[in-house]
Amino acid sequence: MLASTLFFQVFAAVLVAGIPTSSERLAQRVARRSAGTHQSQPMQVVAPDAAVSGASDVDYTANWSGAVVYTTTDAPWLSVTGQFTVPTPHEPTNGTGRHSVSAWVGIDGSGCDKILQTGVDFTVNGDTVTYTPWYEWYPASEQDWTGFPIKAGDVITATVVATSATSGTATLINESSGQRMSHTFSGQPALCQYSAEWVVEDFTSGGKYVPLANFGTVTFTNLGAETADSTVGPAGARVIDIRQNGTVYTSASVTSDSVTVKYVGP
Ligand SMILES: *[C@@H]1O[C@H](CO)[C@@H](O)[C@H](O)[C@H]1NC(C)=O
Ligand SMILES: *[C@@H]1O[C@H](CO)[C@@H](O)[C@H](O)[C@H]1NC(C)=O
Ligand SMILES: *[C@@H]1O[C@H](CO)[C@@H](O)[C@H](O)[C@H]1NC(C)=O
Ligand SMILES: *[C@@H]1O[C@H](CO)[C@H](O)[C@H](O)[C@@H]1NC(C)=O
Repeated sequence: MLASTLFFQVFAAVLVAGIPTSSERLAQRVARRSAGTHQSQPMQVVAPDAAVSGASDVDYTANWSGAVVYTTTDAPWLSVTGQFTVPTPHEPTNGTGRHSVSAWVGIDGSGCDKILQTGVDFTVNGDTVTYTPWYEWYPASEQDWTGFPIKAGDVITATVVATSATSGTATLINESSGQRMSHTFSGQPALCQYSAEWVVEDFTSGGKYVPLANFGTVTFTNLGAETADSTVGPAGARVIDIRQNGTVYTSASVTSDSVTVKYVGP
């Protein structure tokens, strides 16, 4: 699978060192957050922790849970799609106030410090639940879609297409109404088209992870990642869970045609 030496080296470097966090980037995030937006981030692998018991066939990251599939330079990912039902987020049992989480599909962000992605943020704060649909070509900031009201139970299809390494589209479709939001990117920093993923993310604000909402369960179905020659599902994917300071917050699993992420935190 890791046929490309270049990609293997990048992948290994990420495993060992993580992706560096620049204080400038974090400062930008604070500004964005205060402006009501956020930025999804690359996957941050965390080192094995012998004190943590969990599934032996998953990797832990600080911020992503879900499934990641990898390809090679000769067969770059061209698109990834997935459908999920919007959950109702809850505050965790040991915390009150604003808690958030994001569900999205994307290309890159694991082994490549760019991401083409689209998804929905879920935020709970007391009795108030808000949903924010967005698209992003990391490292540029996230952009929110307006005029696409979301409520719990909506079935959303998220799709990104890389029409080249530097251009593509991000699309969200409301399967209940058929409403469709789409954004076309061009002239972006080049993707590697190396990883494709279905993710539930704890994003950061002000240099800290946002308090993670209890999102119940997010299941991606009707999914696929395409190269020019084939479409694959998550069978054989790298399965990842969020672990922060020794606490495991998610339990991700895959079948041949679905990715399920359950909240298992406090
Ligand atoms: C909730 O529990 C988690 C895991 O034990 C812990 O890391 C976190 O600090 C707790 N939050 C509060 C507000 O106590
Ligand atoms: C999806 O469509 C349903 C039915 O028309 C509507 O109630 C819901 O608000 C829509 N959601 C979005 C995201 O447009
Ligand atoms: C882990 O705990 C330290 C000390 O409380 C805190 O500064 C840090 O943000 C925590 N990391 C995560 C990922 O929650
Ligand atoms: C996920 O992983 C790391 C950050 O710690 C990357 O640099 C991204 O910033 C992302 N998470 C964070 C910490 O923001």
